[in-house]
Amino acid sequence: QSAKVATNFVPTKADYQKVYNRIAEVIDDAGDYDNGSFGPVVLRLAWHASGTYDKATGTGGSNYATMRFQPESLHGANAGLHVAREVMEKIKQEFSWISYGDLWTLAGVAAVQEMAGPKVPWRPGRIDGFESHSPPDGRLPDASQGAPHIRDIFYRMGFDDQEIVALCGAHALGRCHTDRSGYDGPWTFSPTMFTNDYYKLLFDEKWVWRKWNGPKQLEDKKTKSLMMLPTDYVLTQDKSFKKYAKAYADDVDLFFKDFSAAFAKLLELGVPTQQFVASEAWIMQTVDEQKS
Ligand code: CCH
Repeated sequence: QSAKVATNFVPTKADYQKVYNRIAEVIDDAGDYDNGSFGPVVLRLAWHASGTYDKATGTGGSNYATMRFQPESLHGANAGLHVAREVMEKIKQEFSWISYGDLWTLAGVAAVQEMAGPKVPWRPGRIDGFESHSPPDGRLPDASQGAPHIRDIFYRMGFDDQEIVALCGAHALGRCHTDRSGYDGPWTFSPTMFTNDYYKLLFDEKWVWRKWNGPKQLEDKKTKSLMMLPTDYVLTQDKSFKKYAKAYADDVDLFFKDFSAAFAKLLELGVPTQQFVASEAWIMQTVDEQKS
């Protein structure tokens, strides 16, 4: 009879840094895919894995990485995220000891930091759950809607107006794909660089409804190469949202500070505090910092 091999491996911060470094490598090794980076789509995976949280019932969130299962993996909002999950699977094969929830959220942190964004405090402790932990469909925002919907969705997670506006600044990164959401195009001219350009462009450009057969979206009148979703544009129309969006357009440091805090909070939604390994979140080093 073969005894079960005792594995009392307790990973340290240095072990998680190794995973971080491998994530950074894999994100960059994207060939012809979207500006040569998996960073934006991996960041979106971390957000959609966390943003299903419901404060009232304590369900959803990043704890159990339920997007591995159907039907959540097939929810309309998650279209295209199989790309990010497949990229992550490679890393999971190399570091089998890490939970999917920790891996996906750490990848969100690595994506932000490696694309020149702010440091985001993070700590491990999520555990792999079961299909029975899956949240219902409809918990993530619908881009065609207005301010009341955005508030319904994000207040349910426990965020306020300032945090909502800060989080949406992630749209400085990446793009919309017609074969995923139906929308088309990038928000900024530098979709692999974390900047406050999203807010600057919202106020500095003239935005007009694009004339096309796809879903209702805006384009910049000048170059017609950038886009805004109806929910993005709302940040300039709603009085309370606008105040914060303007502040972030004017002050990149303020945006970085507020994004970091709100994103760190997002990534911990649904994880019972006692599960966390460390009492305070860690700051992982960027690849560049480790070189010097
Ligand atoms: Fe987002 N997002 N997002 N988003 N998002 C899309 C793409 C990205 C909404 C809708 C969409 C956040 C908030 C919102 C990213 C990060 C965040 C797309 C295109 C839609 C639609 C998907 C496609 O076609 O591939 C709506 C609505 C809201 C809020 O109301 C928040 C919060 C975050 C992160 C903190 C990133 C990154 C992308 C780019 C993905 C890629 O593949 O390039």
